[in-house]
Amino acid sequence: MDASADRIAHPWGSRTPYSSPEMWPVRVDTYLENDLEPGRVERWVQTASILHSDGDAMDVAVVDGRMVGVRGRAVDRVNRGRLGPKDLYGWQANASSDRLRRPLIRENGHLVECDWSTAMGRIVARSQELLEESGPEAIGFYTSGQLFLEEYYTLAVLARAGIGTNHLDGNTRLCTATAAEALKESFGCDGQPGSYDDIDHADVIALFGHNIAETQPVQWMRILDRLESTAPPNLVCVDPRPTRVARRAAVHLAPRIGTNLALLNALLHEIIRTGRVDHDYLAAHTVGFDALASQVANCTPQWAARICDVPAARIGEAAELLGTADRLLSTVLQGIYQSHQATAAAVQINNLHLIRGMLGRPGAGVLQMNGQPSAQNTRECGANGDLPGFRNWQNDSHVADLASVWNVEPSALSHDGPPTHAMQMFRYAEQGSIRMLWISGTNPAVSLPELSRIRSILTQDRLFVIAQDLFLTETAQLADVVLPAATWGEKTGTLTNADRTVHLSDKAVEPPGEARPDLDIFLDYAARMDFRDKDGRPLITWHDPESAFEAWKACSAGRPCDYTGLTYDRLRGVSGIQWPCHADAPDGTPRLYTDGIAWADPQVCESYGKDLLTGEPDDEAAYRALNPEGKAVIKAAAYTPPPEETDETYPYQLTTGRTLYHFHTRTKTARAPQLNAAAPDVWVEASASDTAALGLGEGDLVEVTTRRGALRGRLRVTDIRPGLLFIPFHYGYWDTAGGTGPDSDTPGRAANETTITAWDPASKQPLFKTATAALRLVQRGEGRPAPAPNTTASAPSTRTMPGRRRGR
Ligand SMILES: Nc1nc2c(c(=O)[nH]1)N[C@H]1C(S)=C(S)[C@@H](COP(=O)(O)OP(=O)(O)OC[C@H]3O[C@@H](n4cnc5c(=O)[nH]c(N)nc54)[C@H](O)[C@@H]3O)O[C@H]1N2
Ligand SMILES: Nc1nc2c(c(=O)[nH]1)N[C@H]1C(S)=C(S)[C@@H](COP(=O)(O)OP(=O)(O)OC[C@H]3O[C@@H](n4cnc5c(=O)[nH]c(N)nc54)[C@H](O)[C@@H]3O)O[C@H]1N2
Ligand SMILES: [Mo]
Repeated sequence: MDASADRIAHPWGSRTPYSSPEMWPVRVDTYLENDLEPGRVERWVQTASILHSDGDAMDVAVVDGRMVGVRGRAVDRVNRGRLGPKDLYGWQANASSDRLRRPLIRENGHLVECDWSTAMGRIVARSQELLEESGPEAIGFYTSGQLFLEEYYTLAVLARAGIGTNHLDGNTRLCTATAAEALKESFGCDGQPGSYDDIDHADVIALFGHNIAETQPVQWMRILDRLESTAPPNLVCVDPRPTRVARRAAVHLAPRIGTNLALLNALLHEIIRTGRVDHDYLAAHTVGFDALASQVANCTPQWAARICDVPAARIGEAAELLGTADRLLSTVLQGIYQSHQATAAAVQINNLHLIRGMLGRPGAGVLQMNGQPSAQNTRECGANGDLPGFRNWQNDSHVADLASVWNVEPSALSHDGPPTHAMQMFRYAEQGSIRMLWISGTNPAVSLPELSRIRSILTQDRLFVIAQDLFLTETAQLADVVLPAATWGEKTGTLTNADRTVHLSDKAVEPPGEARPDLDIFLDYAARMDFRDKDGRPLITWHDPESAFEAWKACSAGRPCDYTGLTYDRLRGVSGIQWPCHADAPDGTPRLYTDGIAWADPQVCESYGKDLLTGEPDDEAAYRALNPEGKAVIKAAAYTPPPEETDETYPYQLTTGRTLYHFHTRTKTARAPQLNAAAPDVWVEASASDTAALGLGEGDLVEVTTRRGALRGRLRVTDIRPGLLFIPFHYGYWDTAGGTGPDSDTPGRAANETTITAWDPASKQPLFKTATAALRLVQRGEGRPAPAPNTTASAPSTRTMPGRRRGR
């Protein structure tokens, strides 16, 4: 048991140092409410964390049919018993008194309770009307990265083959669309090359726009344990904020936001210039190196230093570490994916590994990270704007194969163009061609960019909105029908983490009131709509989580994400198996590409690739010409300046992101008292030099304004790079007087009031991390500090500025 009990004050707990090739030692973290004795627990029910993509395995403690705590699973290779603060405390939200217990429908402008049959009846009636009036393209589904595999798969079948619409996407578009796209561009197919076990063996770990200390705290514990050992790895950190990762890094690069590609091109330039290229690997496994070499030929550190505002010498030091590592592990997340030139930059990190031959062996790997617990499943199952099983929508034989799995005609599957991405679905709703939008497990009224626009779309009379959630969120309050969902701990299903590890999450307790698992809701809808296959039999033949999993296995067979070797029984026995898992790899697959590139063949690949700067998809002929033998594709891209540059009116850069203690729109973490108290309200981070110049100090109420909108929060003076502001995006309105949003006179507090409606051309992931803004004082803080944690990247500045206001 971990000795440090207060895991708010000590988020990463105590250290258990180890060195390669030792196994990471076990440390079992437990939290039981009211200091309950573990002996009093009646049942421990197997599951994995639902509040990030780490996949930390845990057991839920149950007494009298109630959840009373959690304990990490020592046997699991992902966390070896450890849990982060959100895992330890977040489950308490399940028992909140304000959980939705009955369906709601809108009557005369107000949401009123009703029974399931009335709510579902209304949805079915509207669906049928729209199918008759306008056809399937009038209906869109916007789902999550937080449901279970079985639920996404069922939704994908009913939307694509039942309704026949191309409008199905997940909030994974906001989250890991760039991870998927970067993998498709480089390797022809989605699928994480590396494994978390690579942390045990790497001698250099490079984190690109990834605040792992706060967002995958258990893997940070693993890195910390290696840093405390006798043979510590060197860390390279690329992040404009002083994260915990930055503070422990051998080299920290803090670029101007939006300039990642320039920095990466300079790193590649240096590695090529110094001859640290694995030419044997290149010849055997890649195409495209010459184009990369000429693209980066002039991208010297001095050139990048001017664009990124990072010392050229520092870029040289980073290149030296990356270029001389024997076992290089890189991780990539939102500082790349949600920033300018997202896919182009993420692809350069794949290129770094390809030119150095750093793939497919212990310690040498790329983790194009995920964020949400089951984002990987959203992608695999085709609920994210791809076809299930990583099938290629441009390849007729893939479409025919999928149609045969579902026993429908290929023509029944809409595949004339790329599947609609989330931002485009909201655009269609705005323009009136999508008339029904079914939102499950996501809260777009807080999490999408430019919220005033999103609110106006969701409140249109002509749009019929369904919200399926645990709570009456900002989004649910604007819906026409609200469906109460059961969640993690109250339903059974599987979820796959960022390193392809599949976990089973068993039901521990009953859901509140009449709340139902998302799977049951989708199955009920399919039955009421009476969807049929081409022989007139029911399209959907499964009836519970396990039968849905078996159906998915058949769809995954022979594809890269092959699950055929897994069963619920096996997942209950051991803990944590990585796909592909099939007859030839019965224990799963720790690393992809151990023996060359497997899925890039033109007949097999998920995608023929896109132009990284325009997003225009290539066709089969172009791909065959470029990559006839199915090798990895090295794709180069030129740096372009971000869409907004600072000027007199908007002199600051603005970025947004997370804090350790909260999850997204806080529907769960604000209902866990320890987590809520750790970060109770929004704040604005700015540097000591900028605030000194403005005469501002800690705790002052400030207003941040962009071309889209404004918000107010307390100022936190930190060691963030000068010229940059940071705002956590967790704070919406459900727990304020406003309810769904700010009133017209007073600015709100949600970061997305200020963000731009723009996205990466290739991945279509919104640009949450590149904007310009103005900052002004609203009211002095009177000595009250900002409501920001001191344990994290938001820790107060360690610098004292001469011009700083007195008395602080
Ligand atoms: N505590 C917590 N953990 C979470 C979540 C959560 O809400 N809370 N959510 C989960 C999910 S869904 C996700 S997607 C992940 C996200 O995990 P992360 O990507 O680690 O989190 P973010 O805070 O969004 O962004 C990471 C870093 O990007 C930096 N950054 C901003 N702009 C730029 C830029 O232009 N270039 C570079 N190089 N860096 C930049 C920020 O300073 C920030 O420290 O976290 C997962 N885990
Ligand atoms: N400015 C800015 N905006 C961002 C980001 C950023 O860094 N900056 N990050 C983006 C990213 S990476 C992400 S992932 C998104 C997250 O954005 P959202 O998905 O909107 O955020 P959540 O609060 O996780 O919303 C999930 C909803 O699902 C509900 N829910 C939980 N479990 C279940 C379940 O089992 N069934 C059902 N039906 N509902 C359930 C929750 O109560 C909650 O309302 O935000 C994006 N928006
Ligand atoms: Mo995410």
